[in-house]
Amino acid sequence: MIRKEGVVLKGTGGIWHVRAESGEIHEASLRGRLKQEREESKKLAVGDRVVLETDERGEQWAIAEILPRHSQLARRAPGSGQGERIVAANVDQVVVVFSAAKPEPHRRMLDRFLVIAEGNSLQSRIVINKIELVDRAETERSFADYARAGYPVHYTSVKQRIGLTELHDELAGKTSVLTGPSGVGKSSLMNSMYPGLDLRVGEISESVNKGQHTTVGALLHPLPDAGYVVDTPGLREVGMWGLASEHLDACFREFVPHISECRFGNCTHRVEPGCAVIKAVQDGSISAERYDSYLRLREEIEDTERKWAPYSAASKSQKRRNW
Ligand SMILES: Nc1nc2c(ncn2[C@@H]2O[C@H](COP(=O)(O)OP(=O)(O)O)[C@@H](O)[C@H]2O)c(=O)[nH]1
Ligand SMILES: [Mg+2]
Ligand SMILES: [Zn+2]
Repeated sequence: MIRKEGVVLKGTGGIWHVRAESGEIHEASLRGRLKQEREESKKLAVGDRVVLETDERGEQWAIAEILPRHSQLARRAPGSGQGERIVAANVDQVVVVFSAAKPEPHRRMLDRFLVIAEGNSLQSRIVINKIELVDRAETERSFADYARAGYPVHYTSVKQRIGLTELHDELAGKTSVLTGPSGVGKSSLMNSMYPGLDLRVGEISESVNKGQHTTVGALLHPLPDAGYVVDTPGLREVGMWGLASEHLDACFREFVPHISECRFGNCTHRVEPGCAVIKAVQDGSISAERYDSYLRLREEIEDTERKWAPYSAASKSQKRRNW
């Protein structure tokens, strides 16, 4: 019997594609014992590190063990903690791509992606592509609040080959979830950094799958040097489902130092007296736009919570700190 470790690249119909350290890809099914594991955290996902074993005749590979994860990108159904889906495991960072123009950057959507990443305790990195189309200094000023909040911001141009080496270096050796709206240049960026790499990057959700609730599984693409890119059917589908409204504030990084200074422990940062977040917006240390995003997302999450309240009353007491 041969045993080796590998990383799950994709799964379809119970068959998992697992890449061994040698680069060889094996098709394997889950051992029956693992299949019966109902514990959410044990569900297999792309990015999982597993131990493969052959059968006695050395013909077929099976996944004998799922190794511990250091992180995951999950979606949870609203209401209870039930129905969690792991989109990808062992993710190192979320790379959110927008363009400086054509199409115009959509800040509200950017904030939503960042919240999803924060809610999963994942690092994010922002890429503003097509920078040659605009005045760079002006664009940098308009994203200054993200840099100030601690997010690395890359300004790139595939057309003029600006910032590609720096971005490439930040992908090397890491597992990155690449996301962003259609048309901003995700495929172009990947193709110019990794010629020949065939990525669909989020296209499923944007075209084929539009309006449907089916979630096509994520794929893990090995990068030619080292590292992986998770090609998801769009983070939007991951959504903020299951993020409790009272945890949203902590998903806005620059709010965090202020939250504990609010007079009320359950401050929603909307109208409360003695709110340190509102004060920070007034004195300019939190940008009015980010604060506005917070208010809108909070509305949205509370709407969802009201809708699901009848179903989740029983699970209220077991609400988790993470979502
Ligand atoms: N001007 C300009 N156009 C770009 C740049 N990068 C990509 N594009 C164009 O933007 C369009 C969408 O690119 P694509 O990579 O398909 O975007 P995706 O939908 O995010 O994968 C294509 O016509 C690209 O040629 C860039 O840096 N500058
Ligand atoms: Mg594309
Ligand atoms: Zn407050």
